[in-house]
Amino acid sequence: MSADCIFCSIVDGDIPARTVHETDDVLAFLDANPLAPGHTLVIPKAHAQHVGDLDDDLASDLFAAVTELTPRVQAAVDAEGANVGINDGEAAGQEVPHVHVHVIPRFEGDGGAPLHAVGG
Ligand code: DGP
Repeated sequence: MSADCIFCSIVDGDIPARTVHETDDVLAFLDANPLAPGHTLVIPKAHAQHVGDLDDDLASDLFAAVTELTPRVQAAVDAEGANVGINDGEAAGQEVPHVHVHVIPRFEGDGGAPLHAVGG
């Protein structure tokens, strides 16, 4: 728990969120500013700002949740694919300083950019 962290406040129930998955260590909820229907954020409940701050067990739990959730999120909105990624650090566009994995459903012809277009 970190004071002034929005995602810690969501974990603590002080800020409401649309939870889609929860384990002892991981929480997934709908993004408040979705880039596509079903845009989901997957976070460790324990506060960590950067991916490099996660210990191996927590990194494993987080990725296990992502692998389980990604096909479920896609199916829920009839998407054909998903971008799965982390903005790590301000220079990479991280706005909330608590590690979060974006699962962004994608649809054929939706016009969004692939991750490899970043900086291109
Ligand atoms: P990033 O730029 O990678 O740090 O993405 C932060 C995401 O967090 C952004 O897509 C919007 C989302 N977000 C910010 N504040 C809240 C909130 O209070 N609730 C929820 N559900 N999402 C939030």
